[in-house]
Amino acid sequence: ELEKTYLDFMKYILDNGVKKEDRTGTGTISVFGYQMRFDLSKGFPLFTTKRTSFKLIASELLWFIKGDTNIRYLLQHNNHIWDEWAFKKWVESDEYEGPDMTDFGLRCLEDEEFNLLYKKEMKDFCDRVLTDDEFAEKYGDLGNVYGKQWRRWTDSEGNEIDQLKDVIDQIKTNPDSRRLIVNAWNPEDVINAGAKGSKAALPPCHVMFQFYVANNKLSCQLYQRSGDTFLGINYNITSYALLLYLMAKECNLEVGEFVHTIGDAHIYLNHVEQVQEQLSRELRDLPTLTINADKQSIFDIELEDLTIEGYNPHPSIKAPIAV
Ligand code: UFP
Repeated sequence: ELEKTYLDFMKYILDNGVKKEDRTGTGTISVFGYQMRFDLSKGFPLFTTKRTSFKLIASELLWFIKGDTNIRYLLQHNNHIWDEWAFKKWVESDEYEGPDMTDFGLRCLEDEEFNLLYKKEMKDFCDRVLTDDEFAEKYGDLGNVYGKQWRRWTDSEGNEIDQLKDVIDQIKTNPDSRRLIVNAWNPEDVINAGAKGSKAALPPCHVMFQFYVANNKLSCQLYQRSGDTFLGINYNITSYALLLYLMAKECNLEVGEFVHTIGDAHIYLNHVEQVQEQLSRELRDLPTLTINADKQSIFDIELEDLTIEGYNPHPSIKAPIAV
């Protein structure tokens, strides 16, 4: 059962994790080095013990695949996953003249009045990214994040490397290769990531992935350096499962396994109750994913080409995100 693998992992962290401070000041329970294997021929891992939005995951993945790094595309699809990172860049800029938003992530949780102020600033910010081209170009862009690294990695001579397209070509022509890798970790961009004027909004969490072809099946392994187990990792699993389905279709192969290897796997201290609630719920049947068969290329897939059927999850569980 694919979902049980994820629930067992959360339970493992609760039972075996150590208390560890973290960058966001929230505090976590953490383990180092954990691997899950998902045989995707058994189903599509959009989990049922907590409602999860397939549209959010799919529109983010299609955004990466397009090589886009501007949150405007996401906002157009009502996807707010990356807002905080762009907003941070805006409120720390010299042009921002609104109320002080320092440490907005933590302050929102502690101060209701500030939370309202933040919500208004954030809404104005998103509206402006959607409607003002010049503003969007400057403050909607997250810099050298996944889309850039996957599709437009810049080498030392300024040439662009399309890692995703190259790996597709290799899978098709040289499937036994042991070099089928897409790498998002660029040391040059990672230095000072997130600081004012840096090249990337944050260092990639899903650092690199490798493909493997055997018995006419395509498998994929991801190395994720850091995982928010309750809010992030379930998304990451669905996202990479979708990527593998799309890649397999593109390469005319069956789907094999998704192998998920995680470095610092943590549960934030303010998610523990929510995790216990989720663990107490009964598993339901996984939904099915259908991809529009008329679309030949992975690069032409749009959100409306993807259909999820038979998804009947337990209600969502709210939890604060650590920024
Ligand atoms: N995080 C995930 N998955 C992601 C993503 C972020 O779990 O795809 F982008 C979490 C991991 C961590 C935080 O809790 O976001 C990033 O913080 P740090 O850079 O300090 O690891």
